[in-house]
Amino acid sequence: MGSTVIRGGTVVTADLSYPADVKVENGKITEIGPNLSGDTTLDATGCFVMPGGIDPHTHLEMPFMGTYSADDFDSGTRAALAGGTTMVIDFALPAPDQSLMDALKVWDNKTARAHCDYSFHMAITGWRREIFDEMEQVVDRGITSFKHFMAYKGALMVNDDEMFASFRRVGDLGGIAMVHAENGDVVAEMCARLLAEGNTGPEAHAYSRPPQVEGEATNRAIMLADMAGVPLYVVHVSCEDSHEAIRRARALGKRVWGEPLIQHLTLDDSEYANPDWDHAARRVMSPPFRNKRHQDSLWAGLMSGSLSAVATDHCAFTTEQKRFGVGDFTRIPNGTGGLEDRMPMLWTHGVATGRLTPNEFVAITSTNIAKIMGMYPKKGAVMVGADADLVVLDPKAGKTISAATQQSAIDYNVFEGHAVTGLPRFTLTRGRVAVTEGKLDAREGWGEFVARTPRGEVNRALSAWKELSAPRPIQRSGIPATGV
Ligand code: DUC
Ligand code: ZN
Ligand code: ZN
Ligand code: ZN
Repeated sequence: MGSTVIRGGTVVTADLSYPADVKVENGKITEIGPNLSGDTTLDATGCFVMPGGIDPHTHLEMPFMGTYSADDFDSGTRAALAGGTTMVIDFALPAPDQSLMDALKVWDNKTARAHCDYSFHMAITGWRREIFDEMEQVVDRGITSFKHFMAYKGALMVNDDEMFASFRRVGDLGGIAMVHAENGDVVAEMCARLLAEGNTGPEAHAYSRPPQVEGEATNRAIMLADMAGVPLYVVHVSCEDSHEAIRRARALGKRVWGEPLIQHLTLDDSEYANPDWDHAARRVMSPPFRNKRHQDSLWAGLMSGSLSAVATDHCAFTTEQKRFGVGDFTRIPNGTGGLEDRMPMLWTHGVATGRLTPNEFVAITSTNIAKIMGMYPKKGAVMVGADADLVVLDPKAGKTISAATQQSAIDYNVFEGHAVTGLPRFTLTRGRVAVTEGKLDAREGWGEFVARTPRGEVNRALSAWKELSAPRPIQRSGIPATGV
């Protein structure tokens, strides 16, 4: 591959905007400055040259609720690139009794067709000696974030004793703990009650998991992480109750990050009142969409910095799959798509409305994520030496989102009919031009696994800092935590 120069644009990073050309060779950024030349030129006049988006939360080809999510690493990463996202972090999910390393093999095998780079988080869905031991191997493979489901009782959920033991282990390994924060016991109880009372439709899904369910679990996870001394990343923060807990923890000096989804920022709970069963069921996800008060809270969090990243939780199911839940809302596969739409939807509703600056947009779609997840500045940076994962975003280019033109394999789009601006004129994945003016030229198998490094941070409240300030060495062996 010869050299490529992105010419005439404005480079936008998480902290700076300035006019410059960007030169790319062998997949890396090699020069940034005025009047560069190369073998190929991409015209970025009127555009912003930004780090490609990183979606830290996807579920591609995931076995879930009796089926598999419909987008795999082929259609999912095509959708990513089409929308200006150049990397995804997916969740490796061990089956019951499966070892973590075996689960990783399964996930490795799913990625053969990936069109852009990817990494994994590891889900901890049970607790036993083998898992404790294997977590070190997982970290050594460059997977430094461990997800815990506080919901999905009887399937993925871990109890507090298991979660606390795992948190301690993650902390000792220098990794970060992640949580899906919903009180699974309460959700199970509310689902049973709603069904018994004859509430079987998709609108009951939202009633089964009100904001308090999420707020309680977020508070609990933060306190457990604090006691375990592990940094905590809270996925899909959908409401003020959860955001408030994160805000407070951060003000106390705790390393806690919150991730709202583009869906929760832009779609509200009135979707479930739609009389069309399919319409409502297609929007069933956990946590569910909330009302405007909660949406305002999420936007405020992004504007003030108390929330750190915007993701999708891309977990797409076809209408046919959603219909597994006709007559019983608890059987509707939970999940929505968004990989192709996250960047333009956030640009449109965030930057074009004046809520966010372009620099803040870069921070929450890419740079903050690369930093938190231990892969900065290889990813998330427009910097000499960084991977040439870039989006040349045209703020004037617009379209109307439609399932008819999307890359996703499903038959609808929850953002159908939304007008968006801020589309990629070009998307580059490690220097390869994968999108030109809306035309996708992705290459199967181009995507590579990105190994991440442990950050080694401790999580200590400021009040406890003095006594506990000695940096903890990463412990690679020792007595298993309680609960093994
Ligand atoms: N929520 C969803 O809606 N789908 C996948 C998993 C999750 O937590
Ligand atoms: Zn979740
Ligand atoms: Zn998820
Ligand atoms: Zn819109």
